[in-house]
Amino acid sequence: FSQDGIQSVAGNIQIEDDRTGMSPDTLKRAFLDNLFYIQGIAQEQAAPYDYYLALAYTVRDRLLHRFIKTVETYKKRQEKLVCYLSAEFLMGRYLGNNMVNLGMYEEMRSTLADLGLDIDEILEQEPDPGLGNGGLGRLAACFLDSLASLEIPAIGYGIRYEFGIFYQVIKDGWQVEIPDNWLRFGNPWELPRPNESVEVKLGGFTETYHDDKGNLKVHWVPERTILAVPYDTPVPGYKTNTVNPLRLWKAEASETFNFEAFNAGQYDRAVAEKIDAETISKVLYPNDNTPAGRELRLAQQYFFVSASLQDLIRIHLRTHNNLDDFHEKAAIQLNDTHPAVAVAELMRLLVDEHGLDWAKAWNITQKTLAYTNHTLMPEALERWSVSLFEKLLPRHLEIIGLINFFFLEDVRTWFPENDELVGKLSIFEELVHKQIRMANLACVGSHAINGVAALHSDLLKKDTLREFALLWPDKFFNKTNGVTPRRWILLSNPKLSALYHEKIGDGWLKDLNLLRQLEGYVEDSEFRRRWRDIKQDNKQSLATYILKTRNIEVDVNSIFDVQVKRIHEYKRQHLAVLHIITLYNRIKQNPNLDIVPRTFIFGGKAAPGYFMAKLIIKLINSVADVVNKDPDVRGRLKVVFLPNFNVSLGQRIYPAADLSEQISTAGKEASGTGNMKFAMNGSLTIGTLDGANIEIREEAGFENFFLFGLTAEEVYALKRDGYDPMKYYLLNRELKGVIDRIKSGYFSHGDRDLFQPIVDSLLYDDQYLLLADYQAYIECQEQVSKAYTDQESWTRMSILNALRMAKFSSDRTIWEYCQEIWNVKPVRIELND
Ligand code: HBZ
Repeated sequence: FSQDGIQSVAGNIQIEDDRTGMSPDTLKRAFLDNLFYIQGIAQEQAAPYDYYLALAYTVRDRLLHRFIKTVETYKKRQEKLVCYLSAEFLMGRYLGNNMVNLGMYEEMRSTLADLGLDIDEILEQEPDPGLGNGGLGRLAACFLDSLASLEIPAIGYGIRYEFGIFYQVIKDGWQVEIPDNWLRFGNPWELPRPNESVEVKLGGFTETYHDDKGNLKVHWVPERTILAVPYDTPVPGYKTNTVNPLRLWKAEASETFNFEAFNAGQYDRAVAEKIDAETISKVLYPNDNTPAGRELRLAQQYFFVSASLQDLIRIHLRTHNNLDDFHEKAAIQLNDTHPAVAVAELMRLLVDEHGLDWAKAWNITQKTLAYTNHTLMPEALERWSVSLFEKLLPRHLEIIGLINFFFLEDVRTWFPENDELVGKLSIFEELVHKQIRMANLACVGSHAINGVAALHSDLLKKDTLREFALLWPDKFFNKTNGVTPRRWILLSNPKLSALYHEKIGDGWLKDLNLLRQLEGYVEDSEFRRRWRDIKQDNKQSLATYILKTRNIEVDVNSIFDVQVKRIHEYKRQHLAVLHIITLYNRIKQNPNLDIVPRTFIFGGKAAPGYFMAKLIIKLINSVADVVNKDPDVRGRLKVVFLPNFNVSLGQRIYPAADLSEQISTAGKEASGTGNMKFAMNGSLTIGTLDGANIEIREEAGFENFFLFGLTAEEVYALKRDGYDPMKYYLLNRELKGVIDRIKSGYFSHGDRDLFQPIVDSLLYDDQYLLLADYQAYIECQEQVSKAYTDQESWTRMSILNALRMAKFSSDRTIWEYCQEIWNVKPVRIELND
């Protein structure tokens, strides 16, 4: 058999290999074979999950020869490799995406239909791998798709959490968290590689010694050693032969250590150590934009960073005699500061374990590493206490001390007698207890630092990382985020994709700019009618889902006004609630009021320890209960909270939205990526000048975007001059009516205490300026309603939004990283050489 699995028999009869062939007959045979021989079940007895696994293995087989060939090619070609280090990869379901990228989705759909099976039902069987919190983890997943689609040699490194982000249920309006045991029924997509395990040390102390040349060296004597076992998930590119690995590490007890105790008769100790070791990769911390500050979290970070760097060095030394040109063969990207301990770990490996001198090691480290920042909020920046570091990573504390010493020595020569500057640049923060600022460590140890949207990168330089930008202006970059059109258009919105396909083929999936060719159709009324029909169909499917899961009937002719994202005060879900109550009050005052019907749809998880975020969920559900039931409203308003927002639910929601709510306080949302997914699916945005909204508005055209609110500069000035939310409350009758309605207990069965924390925070603090932006938001929403009544014009705006989103393909983002930060180029994978 050749690599593409076709055997030529007697000249021209060709037989396909059942593991690689793509013809309908082969696919059908392979699927039934897998059902029988892997699931061990007859078709009559098979459950939907059996079908899922049989199909998953059929698809996996077709990935594997590409995967093996890809890895082999990288080894042979020795080109520079991108290593994306991320504590989170929010991949979403694999099966549908893998079929799309392998170009076998439609064949498989009809093959299954021949067998009387519905592909959608089978796809629903797959648990959603939720190894991330939100934007940051999903960005990593989109990047892997783009890297493979652009044929870039790359590997994603992270943690194989046994429990991903919790499953959210709503009980009595409150969020309840259920553990996400996603591996319970096994995972057909991962390949364990136990023989490539590496050991990771923790705790203990350091000692010095002289090597055979008489040099003073440091030796780390750990308290314990943990085994990191890699599990590889193949990540295919869209219609390329490239299949890159996502390598996630599982923590296990290191056997040698274990057996010692066991042999000494301490069976219980051996077992306890095993449990202890496995705790490290047990669970994803469910915080977004607030550091956990827990010992186990630091252990997780170090665990995957050390394992990944050791792995890379081992790969390098398989084909090189030394590590002198390591930085020419690997570009390591730090996804936020979670893997920032890599700065110290790479130094430790190079100096302590591989005997390089400090200066050479530092040069390699800086040239290899680059850092992406995802937040401006000072309270969200990671800091670790020095005492915790000392306990867990004593050698790294020494190394960071040295890095800081040499760095500040330079700073003092460049800027003599500027203690204030030194204090701000220092990796250590000398407060009551000394802390390590991970962002400073990442900046010092990297050759490139980037923000994730133009405004964010700008504010990083002006504010959060100001001193570093003054020191090293050339290290700073902007890399506006993007999302993959394969998952977020083709897979999520098959009807829209079919329309594109009919008009221009499928080149747009590799070059989203091609959609611009369709702009002429905005003036074609038949095209607009089809566009509206597609949106309407998608709304109908979501309405059916809402009825099934929430038992709420919604009007598909109403505006689907959607806010889905993590719940956070800065994202201001409660500003949308103030709008809902405003409309409700208007109806109560005038029950015959003529308003454009709306369905408000919310989704998102709150960090389990974030009281205000959980109370906002309760408020949304409480308002929903009252509004949805009130006969005066007569169906003109509906409020729906969809539980457990995740990647799969996102795929249902974005295509069905009319209006995308992107209403964060200006200067707080680094980029946002949901905003891009909505717009690509033809939603219009109501938003502030924050994050990537600014660029989305520029691309879509100012006239096709509903803008409101203070700018980042105005926010800053208002706060500087003393912001008094009470003034807005007292001066705005309608706003006062809304807040008083909440205060009165109207939404809480007369309980005036329940929502008091929200009311108080708005009236006496309001750090996110909801009251300052309230009036502008309400007026902007009136514009939206008015615009929606002119369906022809709304459709034109919707079309132009969708067609003009090429900038927000993660292919564009990744290409920029490749050119400007990583200095890597594509490597074509040939299956037949
Ligand atoms: O990263 C998000 C930003 O809030 C969003 O604006 C941006 O678009 C996105 C991608 O760049 N940040 C996060 O999602 N952050 C986290 O999830 C997070 C998780 C653990 C932490 C801190 C932050 O300890």
